[in-house]
Formats: sequence, C-alpha cells, structure tokens
Amino acid sequence: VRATVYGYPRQGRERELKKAVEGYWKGRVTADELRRTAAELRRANWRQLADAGIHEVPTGDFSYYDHVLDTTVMVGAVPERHRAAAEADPAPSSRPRPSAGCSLDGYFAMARGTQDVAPLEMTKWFDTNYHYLVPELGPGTVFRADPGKQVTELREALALGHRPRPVLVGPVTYLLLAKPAPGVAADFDPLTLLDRLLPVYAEVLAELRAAGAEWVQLDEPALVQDRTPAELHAAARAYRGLGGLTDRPRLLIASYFDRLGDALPVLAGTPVDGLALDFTGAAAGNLDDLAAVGGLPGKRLVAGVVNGRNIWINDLEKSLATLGTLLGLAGHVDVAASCSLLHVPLDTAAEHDIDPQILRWLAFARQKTTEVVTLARGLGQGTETIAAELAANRADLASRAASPITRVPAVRARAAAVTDRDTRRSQPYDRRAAAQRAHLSLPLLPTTTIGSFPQTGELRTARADLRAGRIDAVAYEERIKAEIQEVISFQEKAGLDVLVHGEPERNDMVQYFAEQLTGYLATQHGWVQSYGTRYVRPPILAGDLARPEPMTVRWTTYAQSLTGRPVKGMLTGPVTMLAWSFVRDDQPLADTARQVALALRDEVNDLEKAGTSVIQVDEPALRETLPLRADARPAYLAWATEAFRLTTGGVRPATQIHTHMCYAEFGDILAAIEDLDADVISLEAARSHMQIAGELAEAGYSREAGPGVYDIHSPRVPGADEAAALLRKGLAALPPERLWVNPDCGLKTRGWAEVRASLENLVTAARTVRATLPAGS
Ligand code: THG
Ligand code: ZN
Repeated sequence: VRATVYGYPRQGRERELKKAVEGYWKGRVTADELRRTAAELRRANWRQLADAGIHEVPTGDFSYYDHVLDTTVMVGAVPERHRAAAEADPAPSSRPRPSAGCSLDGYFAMARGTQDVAPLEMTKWFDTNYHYLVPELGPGTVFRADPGKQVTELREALALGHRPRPVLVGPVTYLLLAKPAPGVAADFDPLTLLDRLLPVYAEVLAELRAAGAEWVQLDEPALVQDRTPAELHAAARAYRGLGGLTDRPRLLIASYFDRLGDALPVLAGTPVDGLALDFTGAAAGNLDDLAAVGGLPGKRLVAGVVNGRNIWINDLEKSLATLGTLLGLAGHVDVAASCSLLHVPLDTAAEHDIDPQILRWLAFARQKTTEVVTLARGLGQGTETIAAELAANRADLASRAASPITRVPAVRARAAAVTDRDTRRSQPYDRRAAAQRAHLSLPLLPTTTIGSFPQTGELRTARADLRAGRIDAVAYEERIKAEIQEVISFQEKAGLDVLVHGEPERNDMVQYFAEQLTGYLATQHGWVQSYGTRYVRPPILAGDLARPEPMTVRWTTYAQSLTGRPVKGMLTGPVTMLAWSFVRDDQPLADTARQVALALRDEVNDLEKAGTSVIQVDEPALRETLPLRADARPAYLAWATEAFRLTTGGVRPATQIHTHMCYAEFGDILAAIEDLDADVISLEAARSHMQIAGELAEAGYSREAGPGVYDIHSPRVPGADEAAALLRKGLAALPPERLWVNPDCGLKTRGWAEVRASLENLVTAARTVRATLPAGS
C-alpha cells in the first residue's frame, strides 16, 4: 500500500509563479528567469511530496497558466488564429517553449488574447472554482503529438531521483470539455474526433514510456457526469484502444468529483492497469458500486479518501474502515487525495492569525499529503504503526465537535424556527410591482449599474496603508467617502436612474462579508488558483454564523445622503457566499446556507430600515454550483432558492429586490430564477446578443429583467446606437415596463475612462429608445 497525489498547488509559497508570469508579460522577467522559477517550484513541490513519504510524485500537473491549455498544445490543437504566434520564435535558445510546437508567447496569446486575436474562452472546471481554457475543435482539426512539456517535466523529476507518474487530461474528457471552433456548426460533436485523437495519445504514451515513465495517469473526470450510451461507448473504445497498445506505460485512469456510476463497469472492463476513484462526499457511492461490479481483480485501485476539495482534517479511522473494505476489492490498493490538491491552499503553517487550536482542525495541501501517507502506512503496516497519529486525530476531531464555535445555541434555535412564511414576501409579485412603481416612480427602461465602480490603484493603496498602520481608520473612511461622492456625482451627471455607491470599501466581496460575520475564518496566505495568474483566498465557514453588526448600511446611507435618486443597497447572496468559501463538512450545505441567509436577512432588513428602497442580492454562483449529476439538482435548487428567499423575504412590498447573475448559460435554471421571487434580475447578455431576453420570455419569466447591453469583460466602449439596437431586441421579447438598462456585470476591473463613456452611451440609448415608445405604455 502506497501514498500518492494527482497534483499540487503550482504557485509556490509566495505566489512566485504569479509574479514571474505577470513579470514576463510586462517585460520585467526574461523567459529564462521564468523558466528557472517554474523549474524551481516544481523541484520544491516534488521535494516536499517525497519528504512527506509520497511514493509516486505527479509530473505534468504544473502549468504556466492552465493544464487544459497544456493539453491543447500536447495534441497540437492550437486554433488557426493563434497559429502564427505559436510558431513565431525569435530567440529559440532562450525561449522556454511549453512544448516543441508552441512558443511561450503563442501559449499566452491563447490564454489572454492579443491586440489582434481573441483568447480561448474560459469556463469552470466542473463544480470547482478553477477555470480552464476551452479547446476549440472542428471537423478540420488535425491533431499532432507534442509531448515536449510532459517529457521535460518527467525527465526533471527522474533526474532529481523521484519516481514520477505523468498526469494527463484523458482523451475523452478533453473532447467532452471542448466546443465547436468559431465558424464550425454549433451542433458539431467534438467526440467524433476520438479516433483521430487516440493515435496522438498513443504516441505521447510511447514517448513517456521511452523517457522512463512506469505509470501514466489519464484523468477522466468528465465520466462522473451523466453520460449518454454513445459517450460511454466512446470511453470504452478509447481505453480498449490505449490499453491494447504494446508500447505503453501502465495506465491509471483517474476520476474525481463524483461517483463514476455507469462508467465504472465500462472502465473496469477495459485492459487498463488501474483506476483511481473518489470515495469522499457525493462520490462515496463508488464503494457500493465497486462491490456491485465485483471489484477490480488484478488491477490497481487508487483510493481517494482524503477530500481534495475542502480544508478539514480527515477522519482517519473512518478512512481506514473504507480502505479496509477496498483491500478485498482490488488486486492492489494505494491511498490518495480525492483529486488534485490544486483546489486547496498550500500549508496551514503559513497562517499566524488563526487560533492554534482551530488551526489543528484544518488541513491544506501539505497536511493532506501527510494524511494520505499516514493512511497508507496504517493500511499497509497495521494501525498500531500510526497509533500516535490516530490519537491526535481523534482529539482534534473531538475538539472541533465540542467547540463553542461549532455550535452556537442561539443561531441553531433561530434557524430551527424558520417557517415557510419567512421565505415568502408578504404579497405576490404583481401587487408588489405596483407598490414599487408608485414608490420609486422610475421612467420606463430605467438605467442602473451592477454595483461596483473601477477599483483604482489609490483605493488599493489606501487599504494596504490601513492594514500596515500607515493611515488610521478615520483617514481611510474619509478616503472611501470621497470616492463615494465622486461615484454618486458622476452617476447623477450621466443621468442614471438607480444609483450605487460603487463599493470602494470592498476588495473581494465574499472576503469583505466574511470578515464581518462571526463563524467565518479568513486566511492570510490561503491562495487558490482561480484562473491563470489570478487567485482567491476563500474564507472558511468554520462554525455557526452570526452578524454582530450591520455591514454595509453606513456606506449605503452615506451615498443616499448625497442624492435625491434611489441608491441601491448591494449584498452578496447566500449561495454565492457558500460557493466561494470553504464550507463545513459536519452538516448539510442547506443548513449552512440557512444560517448565512439569516445573517444576510438582518442586513437586508437594516438597509430597508435605513431608508433603502432598492436592494440587490447578487447570486453569480447560483448556476456554477449546480450539482454535476442531474438527480442531485432538484434538491440543490430547492435549498438554494429557499436561502435566497429567506434573505430577501422580510422586506415590505414597496421595497424592490434585485439580483444579478454572471455567465451566459441560464437555460437549465430558468425555473429556479423565477423561484427566487426577486423583482428584478440583471444578467450577462451583451455577448449573446440579447438572446437571454427571448429565453426568459419563453420560459414564462414574469418579472423585470436587465439583460446587459454593455460587455464589461472587454475594454471596448459600446456606442449608443449599438446599445439602442440591443434594447430594441430586448423589447421584442419583454414589454417596456419590464426591461431595465444596465451593463452586464460590475465595473470593478474596468478603467474610469471607458466606464464614463460607456455609461453615458447607455443612458443616451435608453433615452432614445424611450422616446420611441408609445405614450402611456
Ligand atoms: N470572489 C471569490 N471567488 C470568485 C470570484 C470572486 N470565484 C469566481 C470568480 N469570482 C473568479 N474571478 C476572479 C477574478 C479576479 C481575481 C480572482 C478571481 C483576482 N485576484 C487577485 C490576484 O490574483 O491578483 C487577488 C485578489 C485579492 O487580493 O484578494 O484578481 O470575485 N471569492
Ligand atoms: Zn456579474
């Protein structure tokens, strides 16, 4: 029995990789320096893993930007529009190519775009907060093996004396994650390219074998989702094919994030040498499924029993029990984390502000590695060899269960007393809408923004100065107030109808609220990669949650004191708070959601009391957190929409509740959107040409909506004519009294110059279209 992991955080203790890559982009770091930093980070990771007792270390999991993009390079699927940059190589000797066939600048062009070409689209990696770059394929795609990066990293690890196991995105998952390239028919199915892709994987496998790889891991997480018989058949064909090769390393097919379900017997029936299965959380059903198919006789089973998605210590005794059962179900059992440790921060030892007792409840990547090693030892050599670890683990679990942080009687009593009535507005939508119209007296096609305004360097400096003690709280508050004044005055001049304070006081919105709620822990160094060089520090929902004091009322009322127009209160909704935090593993998510909702409900009610008539509760993550398998979705949507309604259900009919969602794929949650019972929803739509307005109408959506008419994801300033054209499209689907005019997301990442021009054009567009509406409509 041995210990292994599938991947490790790439960024380094001080996010050295971020600094090196961003430095390279700015021309401050040379290609050679970047390459050396990357090699040093890989070396440090392998050293850490090997020293902890990990038997096979992963290679190829490192990436300058994204491992799916690395796979695109590995199979030669560089899109046509990036071909020139990928092949340009002004200084071959000093340019670290991610591979033989793609220059570093070409690689980053695919990731970020250039002046002339658009980047690949980015989307979420299953239900994690990691984002990958979507492969673009078509009937004309010609794959070509480019194993350079994989072989280089394998050789590096071998030279350092490790036993490396290259980790690759598997061919089936790669194709299932791809989309039709621009210009290719929308119904093109990338899976039809499987037979062309398999020979390329065969070539990469042969090269890795030749370079000294004994085992290679092919990750197929897409097979834990609901799959059609045709897709399962493709998986069978892929692994009968690759398994049947003679010149190949041994193959480990890894799955994670959920149970394999119907794909388990399919993979078990192919001539691959081992399967890696997740046995945590929703994937625990793999245990019964495995027994039902008669186990994996003669194959290697890698058992993911340490949760790679959360930050809680493992229950070692429980895991040993699971592992004990598994010993009888496979030819050989190894122990692992359930998925790559990319999704958790690096090391709890870097946290100096967390109570040492509480820190013992937490396991980041480094601690999880140790747990995996301990479990492998206990399983292989007897639990008496890990008696000390088991005793400490038992004590830490008991300390968490018994802690007053974990259970706050008043919070529990309040949550238990919630009734259905608390989750309903006091009047149905139609009557509320009339009350709101009378109370707010807004024009038709009212204009507003999503909440945030540009976060200038000065604001970030002020926050850093406050943290470092260079300025005091009073000076900071003055700075923020000055910014709010400017934002309000601009919006009045531009002619917007519903104003916002601009959120200058917030860094990351989830972090901002977490810092003000008891029961939440913040980390100092708990960075997790979100995409490319961008990281988040998800706060930890550690205990029962309460809001000791109002969190936003001060800023909103200050903004309202400066203007006669309505200022919108701005909050992050309960589902998004959960989605962007590390959640508790000791109670159902629905219970945690209810506690968060009650804390936010207090804030909503306090805003109303302070005179706020429009309150927006953002739920950008509602769609993101949708469970991977369809059978789990109704239960999720039920508690998620209930939590939103509990947050917003306590206000008067005349108070208007807004919500906002990012991303364009709303199709499968349109019913849930209605179920939120919000009065107004703003959505991303600029890039999908107002399509969403039609979809909302078709789904019978009966409230007001603001499909974005200004794409904030690009620095481009949309003309007033363009925005007006989009509005007219919107009016073809929704009546004028139900259509709002707004950008498609917050303006935090944009520059002031673009924002000014774009919002002025947006108001002009609204006025132009308003003037064409029949009087009295
Ligand atoms: N907050 C949190 N999670 C999120 C988002 C968020 N997950 C999904 C989505 N939004 C991810 N988007 C981003 C966008 C920008 C950055 C990170 C994730 C970013 N990070 C800074 C960096 O890496 O330089 C660090 C920010 C900081 O100092 O806190 O720019 O909005 N929780
Ligand atoms: Zn948004």
